[in-house]
Amino acid sequence: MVNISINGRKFQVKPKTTVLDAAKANGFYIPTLCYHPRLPIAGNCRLCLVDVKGSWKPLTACTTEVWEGMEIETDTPAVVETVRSSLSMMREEHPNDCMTCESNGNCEFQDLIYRYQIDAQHPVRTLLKNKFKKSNHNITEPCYSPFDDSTFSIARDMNKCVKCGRCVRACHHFQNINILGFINRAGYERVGTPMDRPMNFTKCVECGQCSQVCPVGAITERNEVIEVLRQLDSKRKILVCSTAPAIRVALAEEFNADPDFNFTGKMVAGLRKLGFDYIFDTNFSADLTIMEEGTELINRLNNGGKFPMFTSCCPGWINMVEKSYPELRENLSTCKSPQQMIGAVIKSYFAKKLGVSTEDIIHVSVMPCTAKKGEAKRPEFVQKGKDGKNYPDIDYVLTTRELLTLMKLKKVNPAELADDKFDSPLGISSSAGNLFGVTGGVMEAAVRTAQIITGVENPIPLGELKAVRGLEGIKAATVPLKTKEGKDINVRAAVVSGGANIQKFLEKIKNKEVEFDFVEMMMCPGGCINGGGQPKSADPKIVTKKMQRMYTMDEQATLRLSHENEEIKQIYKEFLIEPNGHLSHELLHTHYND
Ligand code: HC1
Ligand code: SF4
Repeated sequence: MVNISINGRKFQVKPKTTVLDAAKANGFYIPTLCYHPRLPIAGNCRLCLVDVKGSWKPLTACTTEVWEGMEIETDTPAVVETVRSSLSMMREEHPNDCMTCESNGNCEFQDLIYRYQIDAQHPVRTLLKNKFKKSNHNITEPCYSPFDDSTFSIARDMNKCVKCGRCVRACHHFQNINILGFINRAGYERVGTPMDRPMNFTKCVECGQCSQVCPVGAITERNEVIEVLRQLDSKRKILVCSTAPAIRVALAEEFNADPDFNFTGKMVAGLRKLGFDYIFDTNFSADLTIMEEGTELINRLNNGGKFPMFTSCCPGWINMVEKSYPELRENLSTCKSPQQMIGAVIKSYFAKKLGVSTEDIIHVSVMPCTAKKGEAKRPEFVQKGKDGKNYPDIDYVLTTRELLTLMKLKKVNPAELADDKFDSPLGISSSAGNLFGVTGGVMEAAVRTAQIITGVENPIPLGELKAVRGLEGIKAATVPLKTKEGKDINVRAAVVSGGANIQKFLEKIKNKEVEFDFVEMMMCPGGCINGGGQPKSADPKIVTKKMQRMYTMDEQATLRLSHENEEIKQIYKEFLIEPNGHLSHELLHTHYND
């Protein structure tokens, strides 16, 4: 252990600990902006300064490791004044539109300005704002765009950027897609895209990992809170909501529920209080996906088809295939994602049950993912209304962050409400469907059902497919199945999450170093629990905690197999007839674009 002192108090810390970690662990405040616990250290904002005895200048706490006898001071007048002067300069360049900013009240820069009481020295700087208005909404030409809403998923307002570079590091470190980088020089330096193009002209997959780590409101999801609020307030249509697997565990973390507490009932109660008429579970359509995708896999194994077959529920991964690996399009499962499956059945099967038409329903999907917004806007995901016009299966997609904003605006605290239940008939789900939210979960759910459908004599016991669990980026397992002739086959399965890992994995497949039959792909490291639309968190263990909640929910559940879901049986009996049947193909399957 190393002996140090901070502001006169003595501590022992492990060798190689940074001054920042040592200070935080012992309750001292050091300001940071470019630092993020899940990203490599950059040390470029110069706010985390500390005075150290013997050093002629303040040192950055995030890059400096402790040494024996180190005497650290966090709040000397020199340190405070230097921080204040850095913040003043940053404030001078920052637009003064906090009140309408998506990150208002959840902005690290705003907190710093308040904490250090930095008043504006000059009237709000409007130079950049006036020069580049929010006018490039329908961009058809690549152009210089400090404000960029060229995708349906992400909004970028670079006027608000504080140049911390976290988004640059997230796009590189997690995804290795490298859309964002510092461009220009000196006073004109800013974060931009290759050739400074709007994001839809780049290979951006719309995963939102950049927005997840942005400390301000410079990169956010394309906000749909206000439109949903208007629908909820006016109540002119039938308001339906569906919620992804990863939402309930994110809310449990946000509202500090016990690790083994199932927050689903509180989440449903909160949504009901917001004013939704019907609340359904995307986990139901995850079960439906297992029926469709499992059948598709077995059909390919029996009748031939492209291998490996890739899962298709992650829209970031679909974007990556369409933009960067078009040769793999036929390897993708033709199944729509659970979001789009429930969208299609709500506006057909459920609308029919209610005796209403597609356009009478407004369906809001709550997702941990920004790319889901773009997925919902794909022109093929529509159905005809009684007036012959096309209406989207999903009208709005809110991220978990946006749901929290909506709850704050409508003063709804789900933790205080009595548990409620999803509506029927699209509300029952198995815990296998819930596992979709975590890397390896789709595989685990698929194996549970496929082994039983094909009649494997010794199916892998529930919860025993350990090889596909955990935060490892690339995982593999061998799964025994049977062909329709009763022949035993070993399906080579892999699970990959995170864009950087996906690229490594595809390189190996291309070089024939590895061969697989069925591969689960998720663009965000760890899966949807770590989606780009999840609440921002400074907890380095947040993904592990959410993952553990998912597995605890599975252990506690009584229904753990997709094909045993009574509402799944019911929808096939009453409506779809059979997996991969004619109506399933029409409503639940899709194609991919060049
Ligand atoms: Fe996901 Fe999925 S698991 S993609 O991560 O297949 O977003 O949670 O809803 O659609 O079910 C996301 C999560 C989600 C879909 C399902
Ligand atoms: Fe990179 Fe994802 Fe952000 Fe696009 S959305 S810039 S791919 S991190």
